[in-house]
Amino acid sequence: MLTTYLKILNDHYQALNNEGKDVIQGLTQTPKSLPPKYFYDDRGSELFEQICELPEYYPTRTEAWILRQHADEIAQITGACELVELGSGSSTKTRFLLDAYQKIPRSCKYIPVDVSEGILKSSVLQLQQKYAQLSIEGLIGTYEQALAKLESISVPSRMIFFLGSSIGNFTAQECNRFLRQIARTLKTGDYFLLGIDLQKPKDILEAAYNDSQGVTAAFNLNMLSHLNWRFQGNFDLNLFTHEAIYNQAQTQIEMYLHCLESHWVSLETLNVNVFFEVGESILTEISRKFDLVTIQKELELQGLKTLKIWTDPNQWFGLILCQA
Ligand code: AVJ
Repeated sequence: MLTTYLKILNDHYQALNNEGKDVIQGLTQTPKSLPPKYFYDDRGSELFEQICELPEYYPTRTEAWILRQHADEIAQITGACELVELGSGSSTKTRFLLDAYQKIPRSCKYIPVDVSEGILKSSVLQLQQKYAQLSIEGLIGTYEQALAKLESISVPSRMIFFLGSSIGNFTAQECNRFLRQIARTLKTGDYFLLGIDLQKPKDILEAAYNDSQGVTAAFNLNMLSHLNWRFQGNFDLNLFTHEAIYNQAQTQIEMYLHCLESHWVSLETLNVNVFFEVGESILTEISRKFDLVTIQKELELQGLKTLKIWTDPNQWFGLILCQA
């Protein structure tokens, strides 16, 4: 059927939108931090695909297992609708859902949203082969940009889904703001399907983010390469090292790049020079681990009522279907 792409983020728009302001802000504050969305240039998206295959990284396969068990039920409950996926990446797990929606009478439209143009285009191409009757419209841009765009387009029925526990990248405050925007993009009766990683022992969590093959380390360091090409930077990847720790009090994984030697870094197109002290760290990601009761309350607060919750036998991962 139909395949179209909309690149929300064009160069002109980027200039107007102060692209990179968040980078300047993160690097000039103490302690330093960077937004996790900068992981996902094409190389970063590839590395993330490799992470999903790691023996230590349980979330992807656990969520895929839950989706496989319940995709038909989800499609039954919602019926035909516009399927919007935020952070679709390779859309691998999504296939369980698309398989299920293919079995129901009316045809659906799939709208994958991703910041990484390379992975979005290659995955849409592959999906097109397998799901010939599905209409696909890829959106290249951030969640916020895509939701703002979709808010202005009214459809009979819509389900937004956000898998892989990517919601864990948000602080509690950012999470509420994000859920508010989700609720705004849905009409009464529409659906939101959310995948969340659940709290579990520290050793399992830390192993998942410090894998023995060093793929997560490469993924973390790749953010600096991304900033180098995007903003004409001169980060030396040899001067930083990866670490992930589980902060029990905050129930979140924290990923850091620790600086090994004092030095200056410049990002030319952003017009900034940043000094790094030996031993200083950049927080590149938080990955919050949830409990089902709390997240349900947060959803409810934004008018998203839980219809159904599924998990795996270990209760390591949860999938929540909500209705607006
Ligand atoms: C894509 C944000 C869900 O937090 O587990 C994986 C990213 N970082 N390994 C996660 C990630 C390091 C992942 N999310």
